[in-house]
Amino acid sequence: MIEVEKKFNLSGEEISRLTQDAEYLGERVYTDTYIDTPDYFLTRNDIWLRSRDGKFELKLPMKGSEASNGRLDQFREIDTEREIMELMQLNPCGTLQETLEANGYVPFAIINTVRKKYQKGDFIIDLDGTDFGYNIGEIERMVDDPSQMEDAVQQILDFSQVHSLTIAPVRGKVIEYVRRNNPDHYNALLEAGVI
Ligand code: V4E
Repeated sequence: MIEVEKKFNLSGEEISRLTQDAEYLGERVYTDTYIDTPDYFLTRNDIWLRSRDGKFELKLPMKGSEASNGRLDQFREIDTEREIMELMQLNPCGTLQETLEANGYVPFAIINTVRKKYQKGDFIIDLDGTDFGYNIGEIERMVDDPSQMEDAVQQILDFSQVHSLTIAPVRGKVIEYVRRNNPDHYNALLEAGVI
């Protein structure tokens, strides 16, 4: 399954409209540690490596043909330590954590999030609150095949219109964290055309 999602900066009223008559699925608290080289080699290439509560995930941009002729921003997620080391061309020396440390990788953002999850029809709504004061909402749909992704995006846009949400570019949590905490890293992402 492929997750198609759109992020929103939501007002209190928008949150009320979205969650009205939605089923509350529960709350999860998690810590993301994002990792890169000191000169931001991964993120300047739009590659995002994080450990979520100790479990590593690598997000890589999909090529245009994989994601509906490039009209969608979609990322491939790798979540086994062996595959991550292979893709990053790292010679394993112990665990991935140990291998990263031995190769000079360092954490650049540690973000604690409280995520409240709701379901409304075929849509999942995540409301994320972070420990650095940034809140964000995500509306998601799951599809089986990349060919269904564009339809799913349109359905999410229709769903957001029904709830009178404002459609605007939104910074994800880690990009906002970098913007607030590390201007040098943020400028490097701007110069690389990643954001
Ligand atoms: C920054 C980034 C990625 C890391 C994950 O970021 P995000 O989806 O904001 O985090 P989160 O916690 O909501 O993850 P989830 O729980 O949904 O897995 S993956 C890709 N990027 C880069 C990126 C980009 N280049 N452009 C845009 C518009 N967004 C993100």
